[in-house]
Amino acid sequence: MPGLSQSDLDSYRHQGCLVLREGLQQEDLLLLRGLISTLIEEHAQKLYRAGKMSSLHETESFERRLAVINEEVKFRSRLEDLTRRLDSPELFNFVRHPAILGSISSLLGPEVAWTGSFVTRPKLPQNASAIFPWHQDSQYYGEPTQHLHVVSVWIPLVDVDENNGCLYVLPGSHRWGLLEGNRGADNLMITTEEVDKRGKPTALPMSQGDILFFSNLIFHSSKPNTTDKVRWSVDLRYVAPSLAAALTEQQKQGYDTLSTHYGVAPITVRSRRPENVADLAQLQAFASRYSAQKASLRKGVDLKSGQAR
Ligand SMILES: O=C(O)CCC(=O)C(=O)O
Repeated sequence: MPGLSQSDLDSYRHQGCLVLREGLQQEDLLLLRGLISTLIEEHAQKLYRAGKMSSLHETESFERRLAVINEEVKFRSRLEDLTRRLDSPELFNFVRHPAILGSISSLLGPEVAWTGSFVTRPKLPQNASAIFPWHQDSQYYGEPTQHLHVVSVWIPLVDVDENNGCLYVLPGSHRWGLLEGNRGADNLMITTEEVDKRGKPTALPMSQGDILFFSNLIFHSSKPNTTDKVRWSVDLRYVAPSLAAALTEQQKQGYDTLSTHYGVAPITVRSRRPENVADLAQLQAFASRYSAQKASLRKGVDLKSGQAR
């Protein structure tokens, strides 16, 4: 499993994020696009059967189909958690992808756990609600998680730039500590301070195959998609398992808070001790626990509000 080079590691530590160029192969992207296409197909079939759409729009490209569907029937959700929707071995194999786990091990150490979150983010064209204000992911996870290192892995399934909604970061802001944020419209986090004045907003254009790794404390945001195609991306979150190291009291609280946020304790996907690593069946059982817990945790909350992380 290849890890990060020393200069990539230094860059991540310094900036709080890293774009790994060409970390994934075409076949990986085809797999993810295929899984998402299944969900788009289900969505289209449902609307069509309900008489809400004139056509299934099945000849549209991957980048266009949801945008075209959305022109007929507004798609309220800006995300789908694949873990909650699919039970496919391919999905779980992707969670253990060597390029991802190799890099994550360089950042977190040899013991790695997956939180269960595997989100798709269709940023629809000209859609004001697809804008993410500046935030730190720990503002969502809960204050005690600032003492943990949780790594987000963000993977574009189309080339992304300033026009279609690439991510922006404030490099180095992971060293500012956790700042105050409150939920605003659509339940999205809004940071009290105007942090873009303190840091230097930096766009992260990426090509298909690139992987972005970022820390739970780096400020990041995304702007509207001004093209006519959907900006598709997926993201996953990893952390060291709680047994990996003797945790301080603060880290223990952070770990408990993260587990409460996700409804399950993260599951080990890489370890020096092979017997600790979840196999496919255990990952599938974990995913169904995760789904059930998420469903009950979010009962009464608008699941379509875009808050999953
Ligand atoms: O995909 C986006 O536009 C925003 C993603 C984000 O904020 C996150 O993954 O934490």
